[in-house]
Amino acid sequence: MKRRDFMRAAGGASVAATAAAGAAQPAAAAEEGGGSGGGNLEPDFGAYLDDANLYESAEDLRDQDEVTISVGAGDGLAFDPPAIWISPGTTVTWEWTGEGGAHNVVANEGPAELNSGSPVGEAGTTYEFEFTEDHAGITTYYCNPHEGQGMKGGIAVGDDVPTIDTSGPSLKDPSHFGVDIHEHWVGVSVILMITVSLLFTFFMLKYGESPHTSGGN
Ligand SMILES: [Cu+2]
Repeated sequence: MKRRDFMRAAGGASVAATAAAGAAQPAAAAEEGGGSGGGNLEPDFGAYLDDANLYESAEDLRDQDEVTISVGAGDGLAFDPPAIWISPGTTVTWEWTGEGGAHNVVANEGPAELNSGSPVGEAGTTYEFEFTEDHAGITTYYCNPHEGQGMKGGIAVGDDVPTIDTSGPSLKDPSHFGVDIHEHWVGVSVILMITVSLLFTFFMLKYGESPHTSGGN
């Protein structure tokens, strides 16, 4: 293969690879920035629930008077639903499944002083708490024997609670705060890469041949 042909091939491959990368990256960025679009506000339970079992997002149950939470759900070491959003006046009943050993409900932080007493294991055990205006805000709680294994939950009461917008890529990914800037730089760098690659190819094809090469034109 003559040197010029090689350069043409190499340059072509480089452009093709760059173009492919350019096509792929904005698509990924658009996906990242997508979602419901209108904004999806959820109570901000803070970092305490980050490792709570079964927790992905809070269930909005603000139109219900009575809510039941399973104690010993999933693999037996979870509250289900682990995070709920209710209105003042709602009675929450924790109901033991009998799975996962002895559990209890103990407040971690917040206005509602939850305490079901000593851990128990029997299926059908219940613990009731009526959330009133006095408990407006966010209360997090745990199961004493299994807190370290992620048996935690959270209750948001009322409309006036701190919220986070979860319409971004992930509830637990702090990078979504900077997604606009990120997308911007992805676009700029892709255009730059394509431009540099094209210029490189052009100059290689035009001037890349050594003056000492005898076989050229
Ligand atoms: Cu437990």
